[in-house]
Formats: sequence, C-alpha cells, structure tokens
Amino acid sequence: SFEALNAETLGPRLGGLEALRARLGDDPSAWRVREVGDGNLNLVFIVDGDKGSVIVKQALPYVRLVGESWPLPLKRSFFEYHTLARQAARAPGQVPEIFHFDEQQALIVMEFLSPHVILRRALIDGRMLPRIADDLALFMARTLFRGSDLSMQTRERKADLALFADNVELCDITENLVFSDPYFDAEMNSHTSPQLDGLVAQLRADRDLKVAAQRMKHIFAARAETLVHGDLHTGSIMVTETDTRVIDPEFAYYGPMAFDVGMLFANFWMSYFSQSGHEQEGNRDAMRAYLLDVQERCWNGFVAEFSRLWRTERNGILYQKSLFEEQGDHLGAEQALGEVLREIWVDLLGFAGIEIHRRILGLAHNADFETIEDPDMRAQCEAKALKFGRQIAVNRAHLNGMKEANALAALIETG
Ligand code: SR1
Ligand code: MG
Repeated sequence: SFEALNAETLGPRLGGLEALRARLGDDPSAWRVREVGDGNLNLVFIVDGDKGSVIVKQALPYVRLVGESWPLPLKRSFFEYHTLARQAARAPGQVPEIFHFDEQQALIVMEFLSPHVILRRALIDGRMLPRIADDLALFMARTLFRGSDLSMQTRERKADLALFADNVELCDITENLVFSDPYFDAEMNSHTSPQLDGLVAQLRADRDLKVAAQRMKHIFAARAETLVHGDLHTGSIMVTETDTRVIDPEFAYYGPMAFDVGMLFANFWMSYFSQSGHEQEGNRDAMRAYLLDVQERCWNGFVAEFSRLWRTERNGILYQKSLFEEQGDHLGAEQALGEVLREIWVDLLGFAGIEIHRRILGLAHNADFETIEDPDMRAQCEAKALKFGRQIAVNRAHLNGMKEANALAALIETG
C-alpha cells in the first residue's frame, strides 16, 4: 500500500531499484537524500550518490499546501508520467528524462537538472535568460499541435482523450481556483489587504469580467482540443543560460490550445508588473524591456513553429490536405491556419487575464508578488497587474497582436 517517503526511508525503500542503483551507486546507505519540495502538492527529493544524482517526486494523497483536510488522488502521478512521455516524444529534449515510475507509490524517478533553477526565481533575481522565448515557443507549438486532431490519428487521440479524462480532480482544482473563486468571497481566497480591498470589490462587481471568466471556464471545460500541460507557469520551468526544461505536468488533460500559452504569458506579465518591488534597482527597466521582448518573441516563435507544423505535419482529421493543398488551394490552408491562430490568440488573452487575477486574489499566490516585503509596494504592483488582467480578459477580441498587448501593459505600468 502507499507509504509517503521521507529522507530516512527513501534509501532503504528504493535501494533495490536498478534504475536508481545504476545512476547513484550500488550502496543505498551511501546515498544522501534531501527533501526539497516547496510546491503546493507533492514531495520532491534530491538523491545524491557516488555516481550521480536523481530526483524522486512522490504525490501525496492530499494537497500539501492545505493539508489532509483536502484529499487529492495519487493518480495525478500517473497522468504526470504519461504526459512527460508524450511531451518527450513531441518536444524532444525539453522535459526531464524519466528513469522509473511506480504507480502504486505514485512516484517518479527522473533526471536531476543541474545547474538549472526555477525560471520564476531567476526572473525575480533579475536574470535575463537568453533562450526561454525561443525554447518555450517550440515546446508549446510542438506539444499542442502534435497532441491534437491536426496531427494525431483519430483512434489514438480518442483513446488518449479517454485516458486523460480521469484527471478530473486536478481539472476541478483549476475550474474552481482559477476561474471562479477569485470573483467572489470564496473561503480559501486571500489578497493584500486593506490596500487592495477597494479594487477587489470593484472587480467582483464587474459583470463583464465575470462573464469573461466564465466564458474562459466554459472553453477550459468543454474544448478537448489537445493534451495541454495544464499548469504551465514559470514555476514549472527550469532553466540555465543554455537549456530550458518544462516540468510538473500533473494537471495535464485534453483542453484548449490556448490554455498553456495564456498561463505562461500571464506569468511573464506578472513578472513584469512585479519588477518595481524587487532589489535590482538599476536593472528594472532593462528587465521590463526584456520581459516584453520575451513575450513578443515567444508568441512570434509559437506562430512560426505552429505554422511550420501546419504546413508539414498536418496529417490528422482536421483541414485535410486533400481538401486544400492537394487541390492546389494553398490559400485555403493558409486562411484556415490564420483562423486557428487568431482563435488561440484571443483565447490566450482571456486565460492570461484570469490567471493573473487568481494569483493575486485566490488561494495559490506566486513568489513574484509574495516576495515583495513592503505591503504597499506589493499592492501597487498587484493593482497594476489586476487592471491589466481585467483589460485583456474583457477586451480580448479587440487587442491585435502582442505589440498592442505589451503597449497596454507598459501604459498601465507607467500609470
Ligand atoms: C491546490 S493547488 C494550487 C495550485 O498549485 C498548482 O501549481 C496549480 O497551479 C494549482 O492551481
Ligand atoms: Mg506544479
């Protein structure tokens, strides 16, 4: 039966596993185990041996952030494992390598990424990573395109859709915590108070905003387009100057193309609005310019790679080449691509605005704002982000391109 690991039991319990011995050394008593997880849900250990290091991630039967009063099934580890396998095939080299999976113990042994750090931490520290825009554009375009009916064979995709449909509890977290709770006085919500009380009341009374949030929830729940990561924020990405890896896809399910893209861009915009609250004074303007540039390059890169895949790998049941290219109608295929990309753009703005709101008003906040010690400064940064989130969610159909969205961010930032 399931037993949660700890630093003392990990060696004796997993010492017999060939996958670990091969990478750490044959004597488990010589392994050094550190629990390093500070996420909302799971246990994470770094295990060092004479030969090398691995990560052991174990799900707990409850939400770590809240405690045993909020049970959460272990099967999320199964979905994480299967998603990592699919992402490794669809976006080679962009996720950690998996060495072992134990479904009953809900644990995954995977590559220890070093000297990688969590992207959110790097951005808080004012680091301008040169590769993230291009790498993340490729990751999103490849996983989202190749997991959809644009690319997969229909029998395989429908079987996969049925498999992932059981990740219902994790979807339920997103449906409530992201799309609904921020817009009423839900029990687990919190925000910087009293500085934000007025704005929060205003947002919760904003009919257009609530309709937008529920429309995005509708799309999240009903549009099973592709296998999405499901929680693609900057805490789910590990980076060095030369490498970018996406981790933690336990929220994966078949959802809308725009969800991952919107969530990621929301987190870049939150980083942008949090810069005034961080240390590196001389660097703030450069950091803001860098973050807007990342947004633009990442969206342009996404469009370029998605378009390339559309033209070269469109072998699924949608927009068949027999209807377009094979009849010489290249313009028709391009027109359809334009419509698909336009829809992703509009929807990603909706998802991004809502993600920004939930990180400031809901249960799960993020370190970009939380690490700003002065509550007045934190509230100032958060208020700008909240206003921006409202604008992009409600006016998502009227913002034409990333330059315009970034110009709006800059306008709100400079007051
Ligand atoms: C109760 S879980 C809260 C949040 O943590 C995860 O990382 C997801 O973002 C989820 O919404
Ligand atoms: Mg996570």
